[in-house]
Amino acid sequence: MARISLSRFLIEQQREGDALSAQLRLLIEVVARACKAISYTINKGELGGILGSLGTENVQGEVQKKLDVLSNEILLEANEWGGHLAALASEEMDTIHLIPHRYPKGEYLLVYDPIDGSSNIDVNLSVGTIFSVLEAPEGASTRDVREEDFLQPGSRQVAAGYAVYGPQTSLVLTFGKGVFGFTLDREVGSWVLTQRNIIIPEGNREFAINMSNHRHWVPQVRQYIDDRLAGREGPCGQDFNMRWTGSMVADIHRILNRGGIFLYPWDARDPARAGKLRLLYEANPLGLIIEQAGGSAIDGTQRILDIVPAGLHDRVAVVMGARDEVEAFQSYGSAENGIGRVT
Ligand code: AHM
Ligand code: MG
Repeated sequence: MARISLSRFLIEQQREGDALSAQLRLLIEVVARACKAISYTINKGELGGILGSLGTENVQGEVQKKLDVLSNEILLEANEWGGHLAALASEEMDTIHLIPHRYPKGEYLLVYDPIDGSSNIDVNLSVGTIFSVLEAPEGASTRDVREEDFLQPGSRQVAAGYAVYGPQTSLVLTFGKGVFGFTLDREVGSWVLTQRNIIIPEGNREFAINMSNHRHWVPQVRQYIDDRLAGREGPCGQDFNMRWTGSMVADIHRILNRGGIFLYPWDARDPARAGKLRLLYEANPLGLIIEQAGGSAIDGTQRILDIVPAGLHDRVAVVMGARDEVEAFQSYGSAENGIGRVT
């Protein structure tokens, strides 16, 4: 079978209908190329001087790793000059970044988490890049984009994707019509289509949650997990397996391919916080991919993609994965206890 490169795949998608505009195609190619550069950088590890922290904090008070900042710059520089973006925003930048006036402006807004699972970098475990594409509002080419322009519900994303830097480097994309997977061929330096129309398998009894937060969860979450831990002897009548990589993108990639559920619920460690994960550049893009692959993504009570963000770095509780297991979670009742709050 002929190998289909990402470029060929995108051109064919563009020809096939209105799924992909020329600017969106360029955007995806540019982001994918930047992910390739990030992958090569990660591979060098200690030899490239990329491990460790910078000693600075991002807007969320998290210590920035060298690779967080480096990857943010790789994506920023790659995307500034092509004429496909009106502005961009990232986990690692306090405010939005406008396209400098010396470059043409485009129709799209890009939001990304340059390195997801940062705590895995220094110990040689999987990390990833997550991105989401929104349309810039009308008139954005003649005025500067504002932060409010980014505050669109996830259902308005025109594309989303992620790269996982693991034993292989994978890229997963959706334009709202199915989910497609690519593998990086390092010798050729090219992304090759390896999965078409990914559908999450149901019936996999596997959950991903940070169990060390058990005592901080609301009763609904605790009961759902306790019933699964009870296995064959408990109310589920089946044994469950657990996986937690510390990198959401890696956990979601497993679930996409093998089924199961991912949870990062609200917890009482910081009651004012809806959850740990961020709505615009983590939950929304991965939520769109999960839904496009036949799964569901909720904040405990409502669909994540329906939430209207109030700020660029809003956090949200996350329950996503195979439809059967998310429905099983919902059968424990919806919470009046703050599991679905956005802060
Ligand atoms: P990051 O973007 O700063 O790396 O944080 C997000 C990550 C997710 O990838 C992962 O699921 C979660 O944080 C792990 O959190 P914890 O260390 O609390 O288990
Ligand atoms: Mg992240």
